[in-house]
Amino acid sequence: MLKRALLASSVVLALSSCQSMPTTKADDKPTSADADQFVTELNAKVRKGYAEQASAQWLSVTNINSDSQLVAAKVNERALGDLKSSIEASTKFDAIKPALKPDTARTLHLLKLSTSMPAPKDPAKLGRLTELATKLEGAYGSGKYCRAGETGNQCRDLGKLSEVLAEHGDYDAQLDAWTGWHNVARDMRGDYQEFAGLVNEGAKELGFADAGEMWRSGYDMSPADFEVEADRLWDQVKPLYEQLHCYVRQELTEKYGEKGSVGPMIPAHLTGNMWAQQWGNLFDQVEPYPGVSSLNINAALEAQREAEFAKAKAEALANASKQQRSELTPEELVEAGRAADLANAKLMTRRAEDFYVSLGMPQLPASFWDKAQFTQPRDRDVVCHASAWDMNYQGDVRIKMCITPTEDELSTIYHELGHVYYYLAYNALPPLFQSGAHDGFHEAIGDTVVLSLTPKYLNSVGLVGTPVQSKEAIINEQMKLALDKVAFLPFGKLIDQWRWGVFSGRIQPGEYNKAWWDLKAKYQGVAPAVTRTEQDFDPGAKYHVPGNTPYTRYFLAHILQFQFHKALCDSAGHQGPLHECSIYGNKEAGKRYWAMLQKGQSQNWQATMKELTGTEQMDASAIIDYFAPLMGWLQEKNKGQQCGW
Ligand code: X8Z
Ligand code: ZN
Repeated sequence: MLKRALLASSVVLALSSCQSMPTTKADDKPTSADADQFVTELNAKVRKGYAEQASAQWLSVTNINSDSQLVAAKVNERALGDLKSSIEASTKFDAIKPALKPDTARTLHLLKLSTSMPAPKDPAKLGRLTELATKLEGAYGSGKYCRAGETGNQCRDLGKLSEVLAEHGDYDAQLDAWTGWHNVARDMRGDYQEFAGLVNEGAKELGFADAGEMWRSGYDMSPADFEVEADRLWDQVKPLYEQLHCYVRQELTEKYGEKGSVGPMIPAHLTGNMWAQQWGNLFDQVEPYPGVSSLNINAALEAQREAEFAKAKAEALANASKQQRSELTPEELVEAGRAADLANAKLMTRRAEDFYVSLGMPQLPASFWDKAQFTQPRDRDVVCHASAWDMNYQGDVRIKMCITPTEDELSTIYHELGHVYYYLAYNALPPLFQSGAHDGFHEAIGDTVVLSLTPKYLNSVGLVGTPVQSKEAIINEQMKLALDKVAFLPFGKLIDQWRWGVFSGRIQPGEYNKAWWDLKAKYQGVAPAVTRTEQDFDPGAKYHVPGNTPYTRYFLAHILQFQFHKALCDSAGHQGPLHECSIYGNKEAGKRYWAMLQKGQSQNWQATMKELTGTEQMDASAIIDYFAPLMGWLQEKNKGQQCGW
C-alpha cells in the first residue's frame, strides 16, 4: 500500500490543513495563477508528509500488534483529515475551472480521488474510521484457524490452509481448510458494516452519491459510462470462461463423483484456491494431454531451495565443528531452513529483476534487498498478502511478501516488481501524478511481463526441460495459463459488484453473505459445498475487503495485460502467434514500456494507452485471440455437454 493508491486502503496524502495554503482576500476571485501556486504547494506538502505515513503503515503490516496499529491508525487519521482540508480548500477554484491550466485542473481532480477511503469530517468519525481500517486489516493478517483443542502453533494461517487446497485430492481436508479460513472472517462483519457506513459518509461529503460511485470516478469517464464499459468487457470474455467452466466441472465430477459439483456449479473449495479465483493448481488434474510436456516449475524451485538448504546446513556444521560438534541442534536446523527460505526467495526475486533489467530498466537499489520483507517472519504476525511499496518517492522501494518456492509466488514477484518499476519510472513526476494511468494499468505491468515467460524462456533459465513443439503441447500450455487468467475474470468483476452494492445500499447488512454467494453463482458459477448463513461474512475472507482495496482494477488488468503484451511484441518485431512471444532482452519493447510508466497519471489513461497500443480503448480481443487455439479445443471437447449454470 502505499504503495500509493495501490493496495492502499490507507493510502493517504499528507496534506496539512489549509492554513498555509495560498490565501486570497475573501472578496477576491482566485486566479489561475493562484491555482497553480496552490498545486505547487500541495505537491510539496504531499511529498513532505509521505515518508512518515509510509513508514507507519509498513510497520503496522510487517509487525501486527496493538502499538503498531495505534500509530498507523493515528498517522492515517491525521493524513486523511489533512486531505479533507486540502480538498475543501481546493473548491475555491471550482468557479474558475475553465480558466485553469490543464495540469492544474487535472491535479485538483485527482486530489479528490486520491484515497479509496474518504473520511467524514467529524473528527470522532474520522478517528473511528482509521481505527476500524487498521483493525480489519490486522484481523485478516493475523487470522488463524484452530481446530478443537488446537492452540498456538498448531493453529493454521492462510498460507498453511492454502497449501491444503493446492495439494488437491483430499475432499474433506480441503473442505475443512476452506471452512476454517472462511470462518475467521465472521468477526469482521460488524466492523465492516460500520466501516462501510463511514467511508460512504466521507464520499457523500465530497459530493459523490456513495463510495462506490467515487471508486468508479477514477477512469477519466463518467462513473455510469465506466460501469457500462466494465460490463462490455465482461460480455466479451464470458463465452471463453463458460467453456473453461464446463470443461473443469466435467473433470471434477469425473474425479469426485457427485461431490464434484454443486448442482451445475463448481464447489468453491475444489479449485485449488481459497477464493476460486485462479485455478492453476488444478492443472495436473485437468491437463488435456498428460505427459506431453513438462510445464511444472515447482520442482525446479523446490530443488533450488534444497540446494540453499544444503549450503546453509554446511555452513552451520562448519561452525558447530569449531565447538567439537558433528551434528546440528534442532534449533540450528530450523535456522538453516529459514536462511535457505530467505536465500531462495531472493534468488527468485533476482530472476524477476533480471527480466526487467533485460528490457533496459534499472537494477533495483541496494536498499530494496536490505529492507524488503521476502519471507514470513516466525516471531510475529504480518500481513502476508503481497504488496509493493514506495516509501519516500526517492528510491526506497520494497515488496512485502511471504515467498515460498512455488510458481504462483514466482509470478507474484514479477507482479509486484511491475508496481516497483512503475514507482521508479514516475518518481520524477509531482506526487499527485505518481500513480497508474488508471489503477488497472498498475496491476497489469508485471502480469504483462509474466506472459513472456514462455516455455522457451523458462527453459533458457533452467526452470523447465526442453519444450515440446506440438499442437498438444500448445493446448496444454494454454490450459495452464487459462486456469489462472480466464478463470480469474468473473472473480475480478464480482468483488466490486458486491461492494458497490453495499455502498449504494442495494445490498443490506442482513443479506451481505447471501448477496456474495448470489454474485459468486452469477458470475463464476461457483457455490459453497456447505451451508452458509448470515452468521458468516465470507467477503471478509478475501484480503481486499478488510484491506479496502478496490478490485475492478484486477479485472481490467487481466484484459489490459494481453493488450500490452501484443503491443510490446509488435514493437519487438515478433512474428507468429502471440503465445509464442517473449520480449525478454528486447530493448525496443522495454523502451516503449518504460516510456508508458514514466507518464504515471499525468494525462488521461486513454492518451497513455494510445501511445503504447495505438488505440484509446480497453478491448478484450487480444485475450480472445491469444486463447483462440484453446477455445477451439474446448468447444470440441464440450460438445454434447450441458454447459452453463
Ligand atoms: O492482490 C493482488 C496482488 C497485490 S496488488 C498480489 N492480486 C489480486 C489478488 O491476489 O487477489 C494479484 C492478482 C489478483
Ligand atoms: Zn498488484
